[in-house]
Order: sequence, then C-alpha cells, then structure tokens
Amino acid sequence: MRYITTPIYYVNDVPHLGHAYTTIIGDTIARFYRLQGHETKFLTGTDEHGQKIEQAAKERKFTPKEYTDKISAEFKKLWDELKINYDIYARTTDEKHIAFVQAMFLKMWQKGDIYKDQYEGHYCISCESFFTKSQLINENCCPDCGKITTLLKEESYFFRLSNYQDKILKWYEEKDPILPKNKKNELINFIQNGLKDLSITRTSFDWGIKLPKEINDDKHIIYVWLDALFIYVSSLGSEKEKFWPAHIHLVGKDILRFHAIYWPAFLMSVDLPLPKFIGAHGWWTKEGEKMSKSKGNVIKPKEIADTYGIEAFRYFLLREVPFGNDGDFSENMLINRINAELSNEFGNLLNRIIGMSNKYNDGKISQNGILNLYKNELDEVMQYLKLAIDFLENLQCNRYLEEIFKALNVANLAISKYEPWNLIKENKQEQANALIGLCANILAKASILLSPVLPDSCQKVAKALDFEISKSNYEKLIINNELLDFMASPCEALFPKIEKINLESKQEIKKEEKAKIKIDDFAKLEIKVAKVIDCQNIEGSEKLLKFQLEFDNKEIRQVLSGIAKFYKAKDLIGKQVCVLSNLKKAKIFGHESDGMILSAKSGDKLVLISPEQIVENGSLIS
Ligand code: ME8
Repeated sequence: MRYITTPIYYVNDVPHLGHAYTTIIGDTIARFYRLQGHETKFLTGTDEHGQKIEQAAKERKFTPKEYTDKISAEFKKLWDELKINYDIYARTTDEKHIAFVQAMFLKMWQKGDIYKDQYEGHYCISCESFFTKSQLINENCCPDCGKITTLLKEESYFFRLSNYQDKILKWYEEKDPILPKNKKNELINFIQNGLKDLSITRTSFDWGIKLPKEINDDKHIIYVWLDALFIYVSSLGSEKEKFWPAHIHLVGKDILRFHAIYWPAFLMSVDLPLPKFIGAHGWWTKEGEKMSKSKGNVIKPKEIADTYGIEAFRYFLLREVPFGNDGDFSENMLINRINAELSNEFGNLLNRIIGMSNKYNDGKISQNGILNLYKNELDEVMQYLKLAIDFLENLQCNRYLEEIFKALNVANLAISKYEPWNLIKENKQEQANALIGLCANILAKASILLSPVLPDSCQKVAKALDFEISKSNYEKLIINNELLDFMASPCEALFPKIEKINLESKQEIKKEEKAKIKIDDFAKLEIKVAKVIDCQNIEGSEKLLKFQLEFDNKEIRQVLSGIAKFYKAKDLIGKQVCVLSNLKKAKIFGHESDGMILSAKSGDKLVLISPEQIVENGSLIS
C-alpha cells in the first residue's frame, strides 16, 4: 500500500510553477508505485480556511465560500489539464473533514494535550504562523516571508507541543523520515532550541472550523494548520485503516517545519501512526528572484505546457534540479533539454530502430544473439536502471532520469560504434539484427521506467514496438532482466526539435489576435491604490519621474512614470495614485520600475488618476 500526498494549496492565489512542481513529483512517484504493482492513493487539494483566505475573498468582494469554490476549481482544472492522475482531491471545507478535525481536537483535549490561556505575540497572516518578538526580522517582519506581522493579544487554546520534543527527536533518530537526509539537522537544531506550546485557536475572525460542541466555546475557531494537516487522514474516509500512515508527504522547504514537527506531535497526541517519509523540495525562482504576484514574475504552468508540451515540462522540472535544491526557471534550459535529451537521445532512438528494422527485416525485431554479442552493453544498461530505481525511492528524480538517459546513451553509442548499415553490407546480418534487438530492448526497458514521468510518450513507444507498459513487463524487463521480441510500426516523432519560441512573444501574438477581452482577462490585471512617499526627477531624462509608492502592509515599490512634463515631483508627494501593480518589472533608463502609474491623456494634457476619496493604501481597483 502506498499513500502519497502533496500539500493542500492555499486558495488565496491561483496555481503557479511551484505548486505544479510539487504536484508533478507526487504524480510521478504515485505512477511509479502503481507500475510496481502497489495499491496507491495520491492526494492533492486545497487549503481553504484562515485569515489569509478570508482577506483575499473580501478584497475581491466574494464571500469566503464563493471565493474558495472558485479558486479550488481552478487548481483542479489545472491538474486535469496537466493530466495529473490524482485519486483524492481534498478540500478543507468538506463537511467530512470539518467533523474529523473537531473529533481530533476533542481527542487531544480529553487527553489533556490542550489548555486555555492568553496568547501574546506576532502573527504572519501570509504564512499563517506565530512568532515571538525575538524571531522577527527587520523590526516586525516574518522571518520566513519577510512580510509585516500583526501583534496579537487574544485568548487562545494551546497544544502542549513542548511535551513532544523528545518524542519527535526519537522518531527522527529511529526512522530517519526526512528527505533529503541533510534537512534533518536544521529541524533538530530548531527543536533543541526548545519547542513552545502552540496556539491552536483564534478569536479575531470567523472563517474556520469551530471548536467541537462538547467544549462549548463558540468564540474560537481552529488554527488553520491544525485544520489543514488533518486533511491527510480525514480524506481517506473508510480507507483510513488501509492507507494510513502515508508513505510520503511531499512539501516545499517552506512548510517542512509544520510537517516534521507539528504534524507528528498532533498524530502522536491522537494515537495515529506517523508518516514514513516527509520529502522537502527546494524553491523555484525566476531569474534568481522569488516568484510573486506583486513582482509580476509568476510562471503559469499551463502556458509552458501549452507552448512546449506537458511531458517536456514534467521532464524539465524533474531533471533540472536535485531534489531539495532551489532551481531557477529558464526557458533556454528547457529548450536545450528537449532538443538534446528528449529529442536526440530518446525520440531519435525510436526512429532509428523503426527505420532500421523496417529496412532490414520488415519491422521484425528479435532478441536472438543479444546475449552472445552485446552482453557488456546489456549489463551496463541494467546497472544504470537498477540505480535509477534506488534514486527514485529517495525522491532524487533528477538522478533517476540521469541514469535512464545513460542507459539510452548506451544504445545510441552502440549504433554509432557498430554501424548496422555496414554490418549489413558486410553480410553480417545476424550481428546487425542482434544490435537492433539490443537497442529495442534498451528502449523498451527505459520507456517502462520513464513512463511515470512521460506517460503518453512512453505509450507511443510501446505502441510503436508492440509491447505493453505494465507491472508484468516491469518485472520481466527490469527486475528479472529478461528480453523481448518486438514488431515495429511507424510512429510520429516523439519530441520534434524546437526553435527558440519565446513564451512572451507567443503571448504577444495571442494578445494581438484578440481585439476584445473577456472579463477574465480584465481580472488578470491588478490595479491598486498607492501613496506617493517620494518623487524625484531622473537625471538626464526630461520625461521620467521616479516614485517610491506605498502599498498595503507598508510595502514600498519603486515605479517610473513618464509624466515629468506635466507634474512637478515635489507636488506629488503625499498624493494617492492608481497603479497597475502586477506588471512585469522593467528597467527604464537604468532604474528598476515595478508597476505602472495610470493617467488619462486628453489632447496635449495628461492627468493622473486618483481615487475620489482617500482609501487604504493597496486597495484593489475593480
Ligand atoms: O503552504 N517553488 O500552501 P501554499 C517550489 N496550505 N514550490 C513552491 C513554490 C516555489 N516557488 N511556491 C509554492 C501551504 N510551492 C499550506 C499547506 S499542507 C497541510 C498545507 C509549493 O499554497 C510547495 O510545495 O502556500 C510549497 O510547500 C507549497 O507550494 C505551498 O503552498
């Protein structure tokens, strides 16, 4: 039995590359276990309660429920478009989950692991996380995301996390559950600094799960992380006994602490077994910068998949960075990997095999002679493939793919080295046929192992060579090192080479095609009110003014605007302006500009657009 989970994603924003990365790793691992014949469940879903979601809904003038339904559906749609084979799509607003969380809270309470007290400290709404003053950075900012925290002073129920300190450390030592293994030390240090009891209820907003009625305290709602983590168990319903504990919880490094410290403590408190592994991957950046909506550099998975294909996208994400490391997204690297690896080493090998077998043998491919003539090559391939499996068991997807491609390279090199066309000329028919048999067997073995990453392409290989990607062939070809005969038939190129297509230029073309936009297109624009904190002329430019603008949470951004002919810099300080705030960052005249100030042009006149009354900085314009 294997149960694999992704985090359930917050619905405060639409899905981006980072979410797709975790989900694609999870999908790959789940497919790999299914291939091996394990009964497997793969969970993904959405995390829908908490202050952050309540705020996001309010800003967009939806009720929390309307808003969560909408964004949760967008995540689900994306996973369907990316052909993610999930078994459970879990939502924390499901009644079944709500009742389960309340039951678990009651169990902890009855056990004496929960007590009521007063909470005083700092809260980061973005991370939905509590901090003490000494943990904050830059005065009052969150040490994890850098955003400003809120000072909280409210009555709260607490979980006796401190009681579990030693038990968690013992679990790490005995079971070694953290992947990659080097992440364990950071957690041990954190725990050894002392675990404080955790505030697990809030009273200052409504959008969450109420306490169990047995506790009879209507003011409180349950802390969003306690609520969210229990989704992994609640979603199994009647299959809990069968699939729990999870085999792997996949998470980004940002939320390892919640999964490797809070979660095992909660589980121990309610007497449930602990997960086998928690795998924490690194972060994707774009040109070295954290992706964020306000920076306008968010990469949309669907756009990449539409431009380069779902499978090339999956391959790139898994191949490009070692599990646990951060990675930088580059379209050039993606194109290089498609051309050099997927097209040259993989797709092209299939074409060569089909071409040669049809030319010399009407498509028939036999295993005869392989063991006599090419045993060394076969042994080398099997070594790579066995190693690949070990790597994937440890979530090292990049090494997994690397080993499989080494195996494919053995086949490609054998063709160049033995030149079957010359063997035929020299009447060495048997050697030529055995060589084609060798290559077809290598390709079949590699395709079986590649199928969790490239399911559709590997199906095409299987169809073209007439074999099945199945558990029984996994056992025959990979575990027992057997060989097969094949019958080759024509097949379109798996990964045609691509010229550099630029995502941006593609989007430009799309834009031009549409004269009228839909309301959804308008919703892509984020226009906010901001206050001018500072405004200066730019030396050497008659047109440009350089603004420092204040948005919500006191976020300050620099924006350039070509209005120097119409306004004096110092007259604008203190005014509120309207800004297109999710525009891609640009450099203008050597100065960074992060947004666009809106103005209206009438003949030769130009006027800034301002709200009719003073509103909070960062207010959304819709
Ligand atoms: O944390 N690079 O949800 P979330 C790589 N609801 N992965 C990234 C990423 C990036 N730039 N950005 C996000 C939550 N991720 C909670 C989880 S689980 C019980 C509750 C991925 O929407 C990564 O997996 O903030 C990260 O852990 C997750 O998205 C956070 O998603």
